[in-house]
Amino acid sequence: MPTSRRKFIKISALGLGGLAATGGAMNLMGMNPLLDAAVKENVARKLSRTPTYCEVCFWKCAGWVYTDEQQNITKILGNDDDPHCNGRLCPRGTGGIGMYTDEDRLKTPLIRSIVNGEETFREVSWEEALDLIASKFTEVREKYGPESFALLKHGSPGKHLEHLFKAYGSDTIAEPAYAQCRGPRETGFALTFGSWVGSPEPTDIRDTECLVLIGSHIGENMHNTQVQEMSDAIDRGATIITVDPRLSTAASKSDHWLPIKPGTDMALLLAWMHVLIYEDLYNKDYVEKYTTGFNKLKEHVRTCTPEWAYAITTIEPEVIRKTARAMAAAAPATIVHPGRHVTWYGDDAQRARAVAMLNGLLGSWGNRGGFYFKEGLKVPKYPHPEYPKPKWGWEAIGEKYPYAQMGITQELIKATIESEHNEHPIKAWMVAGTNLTQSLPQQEKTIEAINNLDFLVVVDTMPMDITGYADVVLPECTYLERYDGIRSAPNRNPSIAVRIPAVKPKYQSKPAWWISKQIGERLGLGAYFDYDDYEEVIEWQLKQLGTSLEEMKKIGVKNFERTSGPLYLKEDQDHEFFTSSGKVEFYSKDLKSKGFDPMPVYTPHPEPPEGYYRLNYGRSPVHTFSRTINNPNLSALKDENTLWVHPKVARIRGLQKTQEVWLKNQDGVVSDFPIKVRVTERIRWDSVYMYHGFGHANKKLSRAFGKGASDSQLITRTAVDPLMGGTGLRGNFVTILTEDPHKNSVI
Ligand SMILES: Nc1nc2c(c(=O)[nH]1)N[C@H]1C(S)=C(S)[C@@H](COP(=O)(O)OP(=O)(O)OC[C@H]3O[C@@H](n4cnc5c(=O)[nH]c(N)nc54)[C@H](O)[C@@H]3O)O[C@H]1N2
Ligand SMILES: Nc1nc2c(c(=O)[nH]1)N[C@H]1C(S)=C(S)[C@@H](COP(=O)(O)OP(=O)(O)OC[C@H]3O[C@@H](n4cnc5c(=O)[nH]c(N)nc54)[C@H](O)[C@@H]3O)O[C@H]1N2
Ligand code: SF4
Ligand SMILES: [Mo]
Repeated sequence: MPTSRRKFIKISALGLGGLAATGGAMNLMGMNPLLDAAVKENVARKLSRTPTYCEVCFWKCAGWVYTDEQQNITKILGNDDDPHCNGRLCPRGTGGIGMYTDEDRLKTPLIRSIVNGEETFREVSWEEALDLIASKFTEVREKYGPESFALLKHGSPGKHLEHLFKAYGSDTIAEPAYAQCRGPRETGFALTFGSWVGSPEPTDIRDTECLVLIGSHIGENMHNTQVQEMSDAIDRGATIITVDPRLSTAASKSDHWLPIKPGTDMALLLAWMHVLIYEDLYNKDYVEKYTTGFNKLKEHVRTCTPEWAYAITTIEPEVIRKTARAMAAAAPATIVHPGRHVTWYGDDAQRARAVAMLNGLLGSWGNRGGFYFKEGLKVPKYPHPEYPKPKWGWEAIGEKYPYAQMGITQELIKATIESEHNEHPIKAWMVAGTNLTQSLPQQEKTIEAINNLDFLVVVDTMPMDITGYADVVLPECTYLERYDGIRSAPNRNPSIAVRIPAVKPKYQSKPAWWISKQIGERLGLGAYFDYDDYEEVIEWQLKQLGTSLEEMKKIGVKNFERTSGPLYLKEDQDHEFFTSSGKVEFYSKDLKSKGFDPMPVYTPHPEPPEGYYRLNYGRSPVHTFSRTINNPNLSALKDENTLWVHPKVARIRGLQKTQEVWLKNQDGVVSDFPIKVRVTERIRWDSVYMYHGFGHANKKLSRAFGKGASDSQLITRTAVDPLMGGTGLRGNFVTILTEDPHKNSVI
């Protein structure tokens, strides 16, 4: 193991130690001495603890919320028994307290009103807000049918509101976590292995000997146990190969960094398959036993030599060969990681399929150190009457995309804009837990759709950008102040976790389950909400699962034995994959029959025009999207983003480090706010890079307003995936302005 990699981890741990001193990041990557100190301190201060699972991102780590005798939350620590976190939260999870303490939170329901001739929000009672919302639900049902009321959602509140919408008769539902996130990879893997990857990913990083990351920036993408397992894998000496146009944290810890020309990964994947097949390095037993279409694949990649790929990707042929051999040497304990945010260039489901096929050649699906067979526990549904059957919904709206398995946000937007002459007209939205104007590309389209609505209600905890467009705003209490559904996510072993309120809701905020019930009852749907408190629902479900609320309050997480069989394939085991052929499909007859390429093909993507750079973006390790930028604890760790610029570009453009610049994209859209330059060799000269989530335009966010630039604002062009409707976001180009373009205007 080269000592320099070992050192790198130490440096990064030190960096985080520094953060811990400021009170934010406590215990990432093995900083357990701090934990011990914390526990001792708790005993001394007579803290009590309540179980929760984190809502700062969707890894859903289970933790303990500590409160003192005055009902102040003092800290949140990971639950030792939780397979999602192994007792350690990431800096964002620890900083989750800031979601509760943020004084900018939404405090009362608000209704858009005209006061003195000006539109403004009026603080109203829950009664008034809920009555108005219920009357709009009724109006839409009578005028257009319930299907015309759409739900756009993300996270826990969405689950409760989904129940309301289905009871009301609408499944016109979508979320940005599908068509702007992992949708394409689920299609690509389902077509190849017959199974979604799902969340958490069943990547056996713990036991891997070779981890290949295509873009996927684990370490900045802080999905907890993946980071922990990857850190251990590095310590164990596993080979890490990272393909990224930027020297990401992961790339800097890798044995091989392949600084690929953006948008050309497909060529590399095909060339890797070429080397594995033509150097006879693929896993012959696995291929013979479990796969179909190998000969067709062999012919398909015959001309995809490393020399061919070099001209496209700028990765040297020898590097392509060497890395393919390293993957083969470790196989089947090799993971070519499926990635997560994979909506890049429009051919994303096919790229995900190429990743899946590479794993198929290596035999890693179903083998130790590759992908394990996950198992989850089904939480029984609390009894309620059957849902009515909608006449149309997300499926009909997205029917152009035969492989869409969830609602496509952009298609719902289209159906809203074209509602006048559309057989699926959308007239009203409820938006819950998603900041649509920052999470969807083509802001202008989102706003056009909103302007076309009869009614928009937003359920949020914070006065985020999207709330500014609402007719009614409902303040939800934070995850620390409420019950939510039981967390049951598939893992090596099934487990469940509960979220119990640690403190009373602040201000007049209320949980989404209560909001759903209140609206439902006003619509005569009380039978769907046959409980006074959500506690009753959980209690009933826990009983079915052989435990109780009382027990779960004490333990927070319960682990169960597997019942579906072993984690991995046994030697010589027959196994039927859930594809049409029952095999891992290198060649897809299904794709062919629907008019698509049966095997992935390289197609070039648009290049930046003269004087423009490709807009690249990713995650800040201490923030989640736009939701945490105003969080007092996390904004103290990072309060603005910077623009990564290669020194050559800085020289040509005369840019100095920390200089403020504005960005203009290929369609003439200019960033509202300036962003400071960071000159670094870690980015290719043809691209610039920034963290997503910054550049908030709502003045009510006292810490986030005007800090940094928003990538979303500059993503006006999308490349749509023809298989499942995902919107590729990485085909946008920017030029750098050094003069304030807004000098003479007021924002
Ligand atoms: N430009 C660009 N767009 C992207 C991405 C990108 O990297 N760049 N990433 C994409 C990906 S991978 C994803 S998954 C999506 C994520 O998309 P979103 O989930 O929409 O992202 P956030 O910006 O975090 O918006 C969350 C909203 O929920 C609110 N919220 C937080 N907690 C609660 C709660 O408990 N209750 C309620 N009611 N509201 C709450 C927050 O205040 C915020 O307004 O974005 C996608 N869009
Ligand atoms: N801290 C933190 N962690 C998070 C989140 C968060 O908000 N904050 N969000 C979570 C969510 S919902 C998601 S979906 C994941 C997303 O995290 P990932 O799935 O890891 O996201 P990617 O888009 O693959 O990763 C971005 C990387 O892709 C590189 N890249 C850009 N263009 C190309 C290209 O053409 N080829 C290649 N090979 N690489 C390229 C960028 O330089 C960057 O390093 O993160 C999760 N984890
Ligand atoms: S990874 Fe971090 S932010 Fe995400 S759920 Fe876990 S602790 Fe919370
Ligand atoms: Mo995502």
